[in-house]
Amino acid sequence: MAQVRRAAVPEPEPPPRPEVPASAMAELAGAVIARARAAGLDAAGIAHAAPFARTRADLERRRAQGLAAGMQFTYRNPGRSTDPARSLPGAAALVVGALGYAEPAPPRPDGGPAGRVARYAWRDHYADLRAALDQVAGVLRAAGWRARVVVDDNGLVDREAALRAGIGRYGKNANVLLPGRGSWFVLGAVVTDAPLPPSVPDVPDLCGTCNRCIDGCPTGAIVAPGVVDARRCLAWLVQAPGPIPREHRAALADRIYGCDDCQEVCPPNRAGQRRPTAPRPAAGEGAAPDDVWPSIAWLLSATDAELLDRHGRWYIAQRDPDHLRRNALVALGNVGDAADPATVDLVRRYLRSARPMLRAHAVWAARRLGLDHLLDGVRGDADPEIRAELEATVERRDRLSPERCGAGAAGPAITRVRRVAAEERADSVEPPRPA
Ligand code: B12
Ligand code: SF4
Ligand code: SF4
Repeated sequence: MAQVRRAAVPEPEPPPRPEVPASAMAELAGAVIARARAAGLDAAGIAHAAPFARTRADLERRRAQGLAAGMQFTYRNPGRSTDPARSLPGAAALVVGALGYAEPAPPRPDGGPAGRVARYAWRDHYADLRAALDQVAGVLRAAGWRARVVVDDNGLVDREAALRAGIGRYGKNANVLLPGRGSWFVLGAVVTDAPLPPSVPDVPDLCGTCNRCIDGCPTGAIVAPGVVDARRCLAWLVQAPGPIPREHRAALADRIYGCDDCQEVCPPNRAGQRRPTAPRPAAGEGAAPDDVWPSIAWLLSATDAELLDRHGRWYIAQRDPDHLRRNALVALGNVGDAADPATVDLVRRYLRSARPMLRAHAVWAARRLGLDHLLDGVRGDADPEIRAELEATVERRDRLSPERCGAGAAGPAITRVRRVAAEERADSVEPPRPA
């Protein structure tokens, strides 16, 4: 594993501050941080608003290397997403906040096969974070300054802002870890023209010799410490438009949205999980089982409107619910029961879908489940996607030894699926490591 040093790009000096008494700004900074904490943020800090030159270089280099897999977000316009002044002209400081989302999972429901959703998406934590930062913005505006809240916005690289504000430090899984508390935190900021005195980042390296996230990633997507290759990252593949690359479908296991593996294995997170920070809005109410373990049968039977109504706050490529159905078909192939008539019915129904992407994923699910007899109707299908699916090698689950079989209850099954995926990709070509 190559060690990656941060790009040798000098960070610019903070912009000159307008003439404002330092004591007034120190007092305002204190009030702002106090409001952030009172509003429920788990950590808050202040960063100066000079452009993030190193991150701009990282974005441009990774995009050029293909590691961004065509993602837009902050990659669309690196000059914009690394310059706070593009969000608020005259920006002088960022008040950066972190909101924890660690909470226990509800029990996995009995019944038909269920998918799995990553923790950050169990509730709308971004809405809570935004609401807390709105309060912070209110303090700044009341003092006569301008303030704009940016949360998970393409206009600002949130992790780097958190780093600069002294909230945490990058882990090798690329997430920002808070000292002693791990990475189960969403991040956001208030950009302001108030020249608040910046916090002094002094968070030490939190990983040391640990490599668990790199070793634990089911697809080997962490190609160097702190560097994720989105072409292999399951969190991106479930969001990306179009078909899911065949070579990563087994590793996807029962995931419908997001991937937590590189955080689940992280020692500071394990400690953090023992001290839940969420739930916040509905104190006392655990996350709803349907938001954590959505029924695969439901996902494959619901209408577009129902899917968007329940999961519309997720990032769904082109707002097209067929991408959720695509994910559900892969999950069905990985954890469905070939002997269950409801599973057979779903596969049969999707083999007749008018949409080639869904037919193709249904072909894969059928072959993975050993339901090849269902394929007779598509053998003459002229669509190139379907032809390619029929010709590809797919390892049937019932031909895997129990050791290598992905069916059954979630936890250990996922580990087994992961091992299978690791074996399956053993032959695959390693992408070039970033310099
Ligand atoms: C695009 C994106 C993704 C993409 C790409 C992720 C990626 N690593 O870039 C995909 C869809 C894969 C994704 C997945 C996830 N994401 Co996301 N994502 C974003 C988004 C929109 C932009 C991120 C970005 O600009 N990346 C650009 C690259 C250049 O930055 P980076 O990967 O952080 O790289 C830094 C390190 O490499 C570091 N670095 C450089 N050299 C070295 C060397 C060493 C040794 C180290 C340790 C570090 C290091 O510097 C780089 C920055 O300059 C932000 C929101 C935002 N507006 O910022 C959320 C965000 C980063 N995502 C977030 C979350 C929660 C996730 C997931 C955990 C969700 C999930 N469970 O599925 C996963 C985690 C995957 C992972 N291991 O990174 C949170 C992260 C919170 C945190 N505590 O860090 C953010 C900040 C959203 C938010 N507002 O809270 N995400
Ligand atoms: S989110 Fe999943 S696939 Fe992506 S780097 Fe982490 S463990 Fe790997
Ligand atoms: S698993 Fe280990 S190496 Fe990875 S982020 Fe956590 S502490 Fe760092």
